[in-house]
Amino acid sequence: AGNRASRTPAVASTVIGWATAGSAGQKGRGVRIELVTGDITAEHVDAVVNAANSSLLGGGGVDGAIHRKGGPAILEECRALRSSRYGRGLPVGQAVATTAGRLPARWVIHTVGPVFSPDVDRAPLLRSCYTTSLAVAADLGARSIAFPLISSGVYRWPKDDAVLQALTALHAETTSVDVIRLVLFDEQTRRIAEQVSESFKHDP
Ligand code: AR6
Repeated sequence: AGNRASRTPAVASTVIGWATAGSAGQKGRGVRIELVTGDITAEHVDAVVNAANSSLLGGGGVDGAIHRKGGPAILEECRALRSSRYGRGLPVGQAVATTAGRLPARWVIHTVGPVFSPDVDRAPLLRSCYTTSLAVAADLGARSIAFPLISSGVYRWPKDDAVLQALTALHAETTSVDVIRLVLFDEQTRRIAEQVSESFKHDP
């Protein structure tokens, strides 16, 4: 219902920059990366990324919010994926798409972030969540995608480093997606993200 094309009103976005350099063989057209504040379930984008767990059967945080607002169609497809492709669960760092149900998006892309560990460097797995989700989105033909700050809640990843890993991963990619939003849930996280993103800003 309502105007599906409209932007989430309370959200002011910061454009960080354009991720792709447009070297030989590429289109020479960049990806716009934006920081926004708010609830990711309100994002009007083609693909919304879910910070899921390997079970794909739901949980708290972003996962709980997406299933609550998106309705049972999402869980139904997740169950089907468990009995077909992912009998042992979706591995950490990978991503898979389902319907977005009643969300104002076309797809939910479920990815499983690593639990933070002070002893083991799991940052490559965290970056993989962003790159594989983006690849899944591009394969679907999505032009816009919204990411939550994966692993920074229940999985305890420090927020500043979670932002650093997200932006590092996204800036390294070449993709057919036009707009990437990193959705920060609260003002404090937004401030952290604004600080970390300073080092990524450059002239387009
Ligand atoms: N919109 C945007 N961001 C949100 C929202 C929302 N509606 N809700 C929370 N956040 P988390 P994880 C922020 O815990 O750390 C679940 O139980 C939150 O403040 O959702 O990857 C899954 O089933 C935090 O900054 O995901 C897994 O078991 C960020 O989103 C486990 O949690 C991620 O927090 C995954 O933990």
